[in-house]
Amino acid sequence: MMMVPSRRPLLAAVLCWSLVLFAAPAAEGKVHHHTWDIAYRYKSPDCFEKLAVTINGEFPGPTIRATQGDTIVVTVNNHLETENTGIHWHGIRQIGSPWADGTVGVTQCPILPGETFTYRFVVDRPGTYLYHAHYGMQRVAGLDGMIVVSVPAGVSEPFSYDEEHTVLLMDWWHKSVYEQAVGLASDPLVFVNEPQSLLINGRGRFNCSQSQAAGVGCNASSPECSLPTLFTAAPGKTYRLRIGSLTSLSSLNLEIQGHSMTVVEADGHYVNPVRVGSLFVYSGETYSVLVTADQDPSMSYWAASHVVGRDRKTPSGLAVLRYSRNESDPPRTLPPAGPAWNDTASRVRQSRSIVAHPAHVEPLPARPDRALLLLNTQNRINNRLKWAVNGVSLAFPPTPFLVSMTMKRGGMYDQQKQRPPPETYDYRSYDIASPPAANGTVASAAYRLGLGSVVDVVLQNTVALNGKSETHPWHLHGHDFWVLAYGEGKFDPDKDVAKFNLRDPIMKNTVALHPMGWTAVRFRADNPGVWLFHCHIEAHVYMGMAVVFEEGIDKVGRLPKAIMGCGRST
Ligand SMILES: *[C@@H]1O[C@H](CO)[C@@H](O)[C@H](O)[C@H]1NC(C)=O
Ligand SMILES: *[C@@H]1O[C@H](CO)[C@@H](O)[C@H](O)[C@H]1NC(C)=O
Ligand SMILES: *[C@@H]1O[C@H](CO)[C@@H](O)[C@H](O)[C@H]1NC(C)=O
Ligand SMILES: *[C@@H]1O[C@H](CO)[C@@H](O)[C@H](O)[C@H]1NC(C)=O
Ligand SMILES: *[C@@H]1O[C@H](CO)[C@@H](O)[C@H](O)[C@H]1NC(C)=O
Ligand SMILES: [Cu+2]
Repeated sequence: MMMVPSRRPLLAAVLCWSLVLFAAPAAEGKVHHHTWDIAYRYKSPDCFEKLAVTINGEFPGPTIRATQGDTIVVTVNNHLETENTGIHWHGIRQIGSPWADGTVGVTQCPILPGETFTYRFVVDRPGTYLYHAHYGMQRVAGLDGMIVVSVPAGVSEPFSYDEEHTVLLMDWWHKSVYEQAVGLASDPLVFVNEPQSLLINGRGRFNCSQSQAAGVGCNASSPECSLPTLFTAAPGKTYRLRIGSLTSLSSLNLEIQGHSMTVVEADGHYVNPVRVGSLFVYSGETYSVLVTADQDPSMSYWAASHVVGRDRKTPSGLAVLRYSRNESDPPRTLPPAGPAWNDTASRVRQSRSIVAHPAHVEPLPARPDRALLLLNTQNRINNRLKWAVNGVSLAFPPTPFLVSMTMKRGGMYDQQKQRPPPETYDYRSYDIASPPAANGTVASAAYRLGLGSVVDVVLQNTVALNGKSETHPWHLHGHDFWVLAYGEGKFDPDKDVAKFNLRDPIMKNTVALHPMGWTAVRFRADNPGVWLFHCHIEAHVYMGMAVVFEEGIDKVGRLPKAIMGCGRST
């Protein structure tokens, strides 16, 4: 494959107009080419008009559809005028293409305004995946969408359905991404606060009569903010809903009034079917659920998303499940109220109920080669509020880790602090219930893992400096992990390792760390590259809640020049 960076003359000179040839991973499937113009446009997804980052004018972006084994090629033209970008293909492991992960500062330099960058990768597994901006907090501004990878013709899945629909869940602020990011980096910190709206497939409804929205820019009669239809059902048919959450802050509960859901897929892996009245979905997760249109077809039904895990201040996100094609027919009932925001026990219970389908259990190594205990804390560091892991808050370096590590130029990442955070902390003396010591450090450091080694990670929650313990959905790039256990309180290796599910754990790429609890996962470090592992809350990762894993860097081979051109990588 040939990458032709179309850069401005200055940069082109820096890069010596180099045309880079490199081998793309072998693939037999179809190649899907997409060209995306990324630009700000005025949008009113919840009646309130503001700038949103769009793809070819669309918000959210188009769903990418492919079949297992196909190659996706996306040529990104950055028309954001004054803003860099980078797009992450969430859930795609990028085997053989670690430079296409889209994580600015980890796997590539930012795509500058006016530049073009081409992502090329293979979708090696069927399932429901996501894509989104991975530069600063840009995802807050709306650059996101879904990826649906089907099984090849003739391959069957362990369930059947008549039709499928995508359901992308988001939260939405009226403040710009700049106001949010600058606020978080300020002293005193200005928090992003709760979102104004929850969006379902990019649509929500803000109450324009509220004083803050009075005047121009909020128009309840705008067609963009009419009540959206989730889908129109034919009585008796079964629908697969491919649900993904790309909220920036909120954990959600999704309910379809009067209809139960059967969970059959999570993050691209088949689930031992579990029937739920409503589904808890954390940012970065995807699920497929089956819904049968078995209710009174003369009625229509609310689909509602509700904030959980934070004291709910945001109205529910609403859409309508219809049986008739009459779009002007709203449900005659009130929308469901949703579960109590602080009902953590129900959320933990549902997390634990998601295990692998009996015919699709991926056998796992019996024990790890290495175990990391990652303590999640909020710290004050250099007079700024930060999130840290074992006392270290991650700063994305100006030279991407993949570049500096491949070129073995330690000086390009944080040489002073390149030793990673400690593997563990003094768990016997640490009190997770009292605010942590008001210290810590900011560093661009990485854990270096043995290629092919088996790594356990126990994420340990604590209380933040405000005395509350939050939900943190952790997402691993480049791998799936087995979800071994969710525990309450403080992890005790002497007792809790025995609670790990080694029989039928589900594999996922995103997992919830519940308030005041711990979550244990296991993965094989078998994908040469440098991979981010981070909390999927935009504000939290922006404040440093992330670690970096390097494995098999010597096996990565020649990097495409197009990912370079920043920091000291030229
Ligand atoms: C919208 O806000 C106004 C003013 O606060 C209030 O009177 C009205 O009931 C709200 N409407 C809805 C549908 O919540
Ligand atoms: C609100 O939207 C409706 C429908 O598009 C339009 O007719 C009306 O002029 C708009 N009102 C304002 C104040 O922009
Ligand atoms: C659609 O629903 C509206 C409101 O319930 C009703 O007035 C109208 O007659 C319906 N139209 C059709 C074609 O059924
Ligand atoms: C949830 O919060 C309410 C107040 O908002 C409180 O009354 C209730 O006890 C809390 N429930 C739990 C399980 O913490
Ligand atoms: C944090 O402060 C405590 C008490 O002053 C000290 O013992 C510890 O070494 C400090 N930790 C870091 C990471 O600086
Ligand atoms: Cu978090």
